[in-house]
Amino acid sequence: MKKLLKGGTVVSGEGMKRADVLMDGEKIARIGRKLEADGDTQVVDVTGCFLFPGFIDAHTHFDLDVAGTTTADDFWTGSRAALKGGTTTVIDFACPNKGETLHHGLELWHQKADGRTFCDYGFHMTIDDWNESIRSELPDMFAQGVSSFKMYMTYPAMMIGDRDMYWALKELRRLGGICGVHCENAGVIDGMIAERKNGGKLGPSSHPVTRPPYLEAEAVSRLLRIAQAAECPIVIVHLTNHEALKEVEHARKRGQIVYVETCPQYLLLDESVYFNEDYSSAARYVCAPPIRKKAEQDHLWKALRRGDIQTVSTDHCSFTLAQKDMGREDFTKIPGGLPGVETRGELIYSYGVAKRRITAAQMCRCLCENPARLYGLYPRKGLLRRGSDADIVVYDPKASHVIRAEDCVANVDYNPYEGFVTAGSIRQVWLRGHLAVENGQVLDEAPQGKFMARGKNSL
Ligand code: DUC
Ligand code: ZN
Repeated sequence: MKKLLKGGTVVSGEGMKRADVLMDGEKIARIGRKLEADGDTQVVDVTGCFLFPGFIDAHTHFDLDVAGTTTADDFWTGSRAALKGGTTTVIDFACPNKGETLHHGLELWHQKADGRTFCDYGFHMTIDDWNESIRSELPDMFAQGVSSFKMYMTYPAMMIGDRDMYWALKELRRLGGICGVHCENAGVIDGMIAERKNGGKLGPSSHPVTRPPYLEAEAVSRLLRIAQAAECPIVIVHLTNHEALKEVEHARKRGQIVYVETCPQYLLLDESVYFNEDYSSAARYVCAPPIRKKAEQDHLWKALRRGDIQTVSTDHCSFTLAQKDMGREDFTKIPGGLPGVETRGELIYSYGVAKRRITAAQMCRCLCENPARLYGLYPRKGLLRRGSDADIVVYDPKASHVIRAEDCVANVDYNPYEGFVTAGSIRQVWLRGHLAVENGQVLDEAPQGKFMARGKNSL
């Protein structure tokens, strides 16, 4: 049976227009004013609602081993939470250990995700080593639908030095791949951590002190020079501050192609969360890079508005409070990461669009169209158009609710945005033509997500 969403306003990267949307099977069949239903069509009244393309979260870590533990959310729970929050596609980071092949990493991530994922999904591939064997595996990654990669400038288990990063980027440029990079200066951070520990300052407040914004900016600057040498476009993931943005501006002025991602935690929270006297209240916010001073929020919102930041993803990497307790005696043992997939859409609408920091079209670009283009999913995903997948978020701007961990389905016992009031609510989520979520309830009892073999960047 076809479905006709009637009376809504369709949002795209260009703007908004009143239009009905007809879904036929998994695809959008027509979009237009006053579409008529035939006998075989279910009509759904969405009067007064905005219809966004299903959100894409290009930065999740489900079922990942970190710091001697495993993320609280696996593909089952994490993707259910994503779907509830309007995210119909996630791109997670496949992460082979140093010494393992990329093929092993890809197979492992398929084992974790296939048949266990409620929304559609793809993988980026982490490159944490560089040698002839890894180089020779790259073409097959593209053949298997993995067209984007990740490198780390920090974390000993995953980081890759400047020379290897340069060579890897040269090869990716040749193959037409895109790479996201975690930018923080590992060496100086290490030194600062040792100093803090020697001084007996072992609590969570040492986390932001030892990972200052200028050491992120330094790594961004170095990465951009390496990318310049390799003549390779580059993605900076989870950028947090204005000094790092300045480095991006310089690189763009000299002609480099640089894409930037930020995350809700950097737009909406500030570093005061780390200075709570209560260990658990502070430790729950530990993530890297850390949450910054309040003034940075405004820099990031303005950069989104100008189009200098292209995507907002979550870096969803969740741990329970019991897991966060691992660092009671030593802040470096707190597993880093926050939950976010379930709340990103409503938060960006409420604190971005409703507060007039960005427009609905800009939100659509950052959550839908740009990630779809950048990561080779466009035009199947990222826009509502005849022939695209019928992934639709029906957003009711008049509703409102308070974010509470107890209402969330992610496998975590806290929410970083506890008590935040939303402007509007997700009323429905359609995944490839079927109603998957309604009024906060995930209707799919079994996972329906499909692996998305992705093409090349078209942003
Ligand atoms: N940062 C985190 O806080 N967790 C996972 C990976 C990352 O980059
Ligand atoms: Zn991450």
